[in-house]
Amino acid sequence: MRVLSGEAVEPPPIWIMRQAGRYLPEYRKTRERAGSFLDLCFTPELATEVTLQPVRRFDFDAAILFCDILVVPLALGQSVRFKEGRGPVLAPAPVDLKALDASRVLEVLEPVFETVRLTRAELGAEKALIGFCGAPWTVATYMIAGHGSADHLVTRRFALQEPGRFQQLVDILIAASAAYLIGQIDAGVDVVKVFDSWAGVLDEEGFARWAIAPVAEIVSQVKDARPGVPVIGFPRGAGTRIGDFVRETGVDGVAVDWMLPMKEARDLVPAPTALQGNLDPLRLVVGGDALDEGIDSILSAMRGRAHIFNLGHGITPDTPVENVARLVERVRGGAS
Ligand code: 1CP
Repeated sequence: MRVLSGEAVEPPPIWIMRQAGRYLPEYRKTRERAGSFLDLCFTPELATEVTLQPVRRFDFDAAILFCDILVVPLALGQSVRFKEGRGPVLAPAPVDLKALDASRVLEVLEPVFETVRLTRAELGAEKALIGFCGAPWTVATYMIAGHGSADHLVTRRFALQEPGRFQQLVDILIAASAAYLIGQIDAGVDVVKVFDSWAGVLDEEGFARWAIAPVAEIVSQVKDARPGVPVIGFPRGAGTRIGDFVRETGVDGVAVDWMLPMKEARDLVPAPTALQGNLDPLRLVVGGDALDEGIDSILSAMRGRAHIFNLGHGITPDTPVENVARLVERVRGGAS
C-alpha cells in the first residue's frame, strides 16, 4: 500500500500473477473437491482457502482474490463454461446484447463478496488483499469470439465494422465492472486491479478508444465512489503507450509485461506512479541462473522507485514450487 502511494520501499513487496493455481499441489486438491472451476469461484470457503494458500506457503506481501474475469459476463447472463484443457467457452457468440441483464450482477456475484469478507478476516493485517476485474476490451474478446484466441481477429473486426454496437457492449461492461469493484472494496479489498491482457493487439486508435477510455471511466467511477483506494492497471502489450495509459486513466500503479524493459517503463511512467513487474514467467520455470539474472536486473533497474515485484504475466502450471520460494528469498535479499 505504501508503494502504491508512491513510496520506494526496499526490498520491494512481492506477489505473483495467478499465484493461486495449478502449479500448487494444495490448489489441485481443493480444485478437485470443488468439482468445476466455476464451483470453486462461487464457493466462498473454498475460494478463500485457495486465495490464502500461496500466501501461507511463500509469505507473499499480498493475496489476490481467487475468481476469474469471466464471472462478469456470467453475471450479465451470457453462458460461461470452463472446459478442461480448452479454457473458457461462452455462448452465444457473439453475445446477444439485448439478452444481457445488468440488474442482477451484484446479486449473482454476492458469493465473491463473501470470499473477500472471509479472506480479509483470515489474512494478516500486514498483507494487502487485491480485488480485480477484467478490462472491458479483454472481457469483450471472450464475449464476442466465445473463446480465447491469439490474435483476437474476430473481436477486432467486430469493433471496426460495428463500433456503435461494440461501444454499447463496452458501456455495459464499464458499469458492471465499476459496480463489481466497488462491491469488492466494500467487502474488504485494499486495492483493485484491472486486467487488460489483450490490450496489445489494438492499433493506435483502437488502443485509445477500447483500452484507455473504458479503463479511465472505471477508474473515475471507482475513485468517485471510494476515494483513496488505489487502482492498478495492466495494459499488457501496451509497449511505449504505457505512459499515455497511465496519464489518461489515472491509475496509481501499472503492471508491466516482460516485453517492456523496466528501465524504459520507469522513464515512460512518471513518479509517483508505482510500477509492478516484470519477470518473464519462463525464467521462473527454468530456475537457476536464468531466474537469478532476471530478478537482479529488475531489482537494479527499479532501485529508488516505487516498485512491486511481480511476473510480467501469470505463473504457468509447470513452474516448480521451489523456484517460487527461491524468487521470494532473492527479492528479499537472500539466496545470492
Ligand atoms: O483451475 C483451473 O484449471 C482453471 C485455471 C484458471 C485459474 C487458476 C482460470 C481459467 N482462471 C484462474 C484464476 C484467475 N484468473 C485469477 C485468480 C487469482 C490469481 O491467483 O491470480 C485471475 C486474476 C484471473 C484473471 C484472468 N482470467 C485473466 C487476466 C489475467 C491473465 O492471466 O491474463 C484472463 C485473461 C482470464 C481468462 C481465463 N481464465 C481461465 C483461463 C484458462 C483463462 C485464459 C484463457 C485464454 O488464454 O484466453
